[in-house]
Amino acid sequence: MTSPNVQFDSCEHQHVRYNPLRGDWVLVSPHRLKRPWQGKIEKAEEKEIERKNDKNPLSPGATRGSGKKNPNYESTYVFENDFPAMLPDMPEPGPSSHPLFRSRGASGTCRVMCFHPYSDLTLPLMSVAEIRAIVDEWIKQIEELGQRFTWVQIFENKGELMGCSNPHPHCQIWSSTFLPNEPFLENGCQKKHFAEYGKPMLLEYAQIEAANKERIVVENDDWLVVVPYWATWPYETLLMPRRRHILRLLDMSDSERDALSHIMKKLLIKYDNLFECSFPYSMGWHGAPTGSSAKDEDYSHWQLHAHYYPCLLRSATIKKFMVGYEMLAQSQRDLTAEQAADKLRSLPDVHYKQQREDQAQKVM
Ligand code: H2U
Ligand code: ZN
Repeated sequence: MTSPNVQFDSCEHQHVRYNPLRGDWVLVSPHRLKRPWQGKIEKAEEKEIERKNDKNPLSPGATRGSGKKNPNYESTYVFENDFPAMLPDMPEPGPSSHPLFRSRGASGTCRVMCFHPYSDLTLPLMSVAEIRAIVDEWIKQIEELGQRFTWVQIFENKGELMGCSNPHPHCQIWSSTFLPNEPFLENGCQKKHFAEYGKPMLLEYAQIEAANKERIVVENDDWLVVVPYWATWPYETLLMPRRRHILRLLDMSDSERDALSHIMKKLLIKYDNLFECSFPYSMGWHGAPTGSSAKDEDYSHWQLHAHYYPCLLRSATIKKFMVGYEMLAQSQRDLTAEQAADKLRSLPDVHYKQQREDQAQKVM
């Protein structure tokens, strides 16, 4: 039922928002922010992580679970995952005997990429040059794996709350001969948009957000980070090129790679400053599919972008669970995307650890 006499206010009234990348909807219930909070609000205990620890299998010089030894690497280091979810050259299952029992072959390869030799250094605490080395390695990996595989998924799963098993800064790269579900959905939605409007969806979206400003978290000449209009996670963000149509990571210019390194650092400092903790999230890159399909198919409806999906809700220890209604019906959020963007945007650009150090220096 609707109340025709009340003016709609997106910060007050529940509504559903459309996610054009996935073609689904999220329920936004901002009035719930007014309910009293009964739970605790705690600071997270910051664990001391040893900078150099050759017992950590991701460290330079360490021996991994497989018995293989890492070299004494000084920048990034990539190795084949010792416990991969996908292996190359797997046999094809036979034909399905019934449409309800279908399967297909799934070949792939999984790699681990260490970001830095130090185990205690997270991305926001690295220099821009160190982040640029990571961006360059991502491009190298996409270039190589994209020759063979339809989809190369670069993703970083950070923090114990996200189920990350190792604090050493790293990401994973899973490549497959098939297009996984999320990029499959995004491919279809972007293709439809391009056919209808003649523009890549996310380029159009970035340009509208850049002019509107309401959902911007950080920006520079080449990149824009917004809490997307359709965000599901409380502080979810979308990182996109703002000017150019860029299909894949390897299509970035040199200056765009630099600008990307800068904006990642800026975003991640804000994330850490939000609850003064090393902010847990899953992030990953999406760009036009690769492999042999890229030679025959026109993928100009794609636009490169990264998703950041952080799990925290209201403090360093209180996370949002996607359970109950979300599992059985539809995603739901309380804080609006605009409120989350405003909160993140207003945070300092200096990392809280740096601020503490600066403060200590002043006292001395
Ligand atoms: P997490 O991002 O989930 O923490 O994963 C680290 C990956 O590193 C994980 O996929 C791999 C695990 O299989 N790994 C190795 O390949 N060798 C090791 O000796 C330890 C961890
Ligand atoms: Zn995407």
